[in-house]
Amino acid sequence: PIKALLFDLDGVIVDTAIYHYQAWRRMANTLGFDITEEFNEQLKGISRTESLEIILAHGGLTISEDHKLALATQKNEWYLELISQMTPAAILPGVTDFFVAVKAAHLKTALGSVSKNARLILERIGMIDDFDSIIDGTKISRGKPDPEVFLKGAAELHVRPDECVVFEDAVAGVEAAKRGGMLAVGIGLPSVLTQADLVVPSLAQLTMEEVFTLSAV
Ligand code: B16
Ligand code: MG
Repeated sequence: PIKALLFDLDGVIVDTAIYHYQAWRRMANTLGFDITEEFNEQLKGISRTESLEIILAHGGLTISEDHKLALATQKNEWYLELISQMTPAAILPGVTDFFVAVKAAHLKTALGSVSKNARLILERIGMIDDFDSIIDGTKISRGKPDPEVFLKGAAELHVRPDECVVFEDAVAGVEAAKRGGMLAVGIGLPSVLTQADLVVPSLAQLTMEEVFTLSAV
């Protein structure tokens, strides 16, 4: 039976991808090249340091480790400036109602995000108390698609992986869930999130009944 739901943050609870994009783009521009929103897709669910490597490769740049650290720090400062403006209004459609249904169904909840800023974002949107466990970038050593972030969430909730459903908007995140032996609901397009057990456009289009039918898959 399904006992716990594990949620990705960016793209599922709140849309911070646009702020990551703006901050990375500002950094790329200072280095003399540009990145598009389409390019930004592949950075979703990928850690800060790995994202930087992908962007530098895209710009054809080879730089020192010290310079990389300085760039990642600068990007995060710009990103923090952007997210400091966030309020509960930034919560994505359907999330608040979905959490009411989750609590009514007595399911456990965990956050599974590779972001080191996850707690700060949950504070800003007033959802820090909605999770029984929070696994973020400060608690993991391997990013998605490695299943570590979700396996740690299941362990903290004292449930088995096959009793968990993961909600993810990123290809790397869905892969992490499946590699961890969990059910995965993709938030986005079925053509993109091909590994997911079910794909919906947003949590507004999903009922608890549909979630429970997944365990029969
Ligand atoms: P930070 P998620 C991920 O969050 C983002 O999707 C990804 O774009 C970002 O690089 C990563 O967090 C690290 O974020 O720089 O704040 O530590 O989707 O796993 O909730
Ligand atoms: Mg995400």
